[in-house]
Amino acid sequence: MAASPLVYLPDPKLRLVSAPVERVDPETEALVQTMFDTMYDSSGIGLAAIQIGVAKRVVTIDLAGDEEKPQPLVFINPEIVKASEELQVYDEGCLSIPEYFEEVERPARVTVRSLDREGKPQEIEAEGLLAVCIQHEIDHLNGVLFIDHISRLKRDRVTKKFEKARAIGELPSFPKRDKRDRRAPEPVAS
Ligand code: K1U
Ligand code: ZN
Repeated sequence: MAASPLVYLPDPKLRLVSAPVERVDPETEALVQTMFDTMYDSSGIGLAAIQIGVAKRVVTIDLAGDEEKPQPLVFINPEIVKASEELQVYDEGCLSIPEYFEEVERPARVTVRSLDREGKPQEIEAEGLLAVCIQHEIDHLNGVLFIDHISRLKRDRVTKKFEKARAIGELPSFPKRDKRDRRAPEPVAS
């Protein structure tokens, strides 16, 4: 199967609240497959369906490194049913806001209920990078972007940069970052 084009800031689709999946059927499986193809193609660790223009509550994640066996995870209609008071901070990125990174604080541990790719109920307890990623993706399902968690000044600055670039049919460029520079999520002192 093939990857789909990504939706970029400031596309208004990114602000839509995605609809629940009523039935996990072959059409859902095809969407999941396209999402994995797109995510792996873009070297992402997660993707929400709206990032390829489909307003359905479907998330794919794979945290395995380049040299590791793939560990694909699928969350359909995911819901956070428990979140820790303890916070962690991570330098987040987004495939819809390429090459821009900022630190975001989120609960360090979350319990997430969803359906798997076969439509069976599943519940996971996530911490570390998985907790960061699943919260980032569930935000996408609700039309929320990681830049909504940073200062207004920074958000306005990055949004303007993407608006200007879009007007000339380009994506903005930022100083290049090496993946190896990334640190693990760090606890936030309470
Ligand atoms: O939803 C997305 O835009 C995908 C996003 C997921 C994400 C990354 C980092 C923190 C929170 C959520 C990405 O995959 S962006 C690519 C990226 O930042 C990354 C890639 C490999 C390892 C670590 C981060
Ligand atoms: Zn994102």
